[in-house]
Amino acid sequence: MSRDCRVREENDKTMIDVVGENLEYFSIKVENLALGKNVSVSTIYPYPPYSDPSNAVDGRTGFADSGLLFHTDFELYPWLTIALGTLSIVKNVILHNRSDGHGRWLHNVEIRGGISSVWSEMNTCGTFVGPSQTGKIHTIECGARPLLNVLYVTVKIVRPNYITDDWNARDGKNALGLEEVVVNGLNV
Ligand SMILES: [Ca+2]
Repeated sequence: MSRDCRVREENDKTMIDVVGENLEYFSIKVENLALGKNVSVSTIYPYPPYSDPSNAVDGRTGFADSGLLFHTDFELYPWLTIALGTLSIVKNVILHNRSDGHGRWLHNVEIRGGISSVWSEMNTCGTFVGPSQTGKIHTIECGARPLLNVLYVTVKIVRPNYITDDWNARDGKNALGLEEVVVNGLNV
């Protein structure tokens, strides 16, 4: 399959134009491909309220309830991977930071997508450097051309923690705490 794809904004809608092998041309409105999909994570916060990885793709945002977040344990490079289930084109990824506090912990988040879920075999969409703040929403655009052939999207903190005034951040440990991950794109 050989397809050329470009992102276009039109009448407040984001479209991806696809040119197929037969030069047929069509445009499809992007949608959230992550909603309700399976999520794999590096670790889960091991104390109440335990966070279910599915909280990251359940569509709920803008709350201040730590039990409705997804939150990893404290580790150097925490990550979560969403299995889209269908080969997809990804335009951007939106990170909804937690609204209940500790928003500064979100920093240096790299987004990758690929046909494999192995980090070294995935292509980079982009990076949110930050640091963020509580309740902020960040859109990471994959560029003028979207990521092609994506089955898995991974959100990973790729640098040791810059925070030095919190015991949990000792030795550079991070934690990934998010209300939601939105993956905008289309199935192919
Ligand atoms: Ca959510």
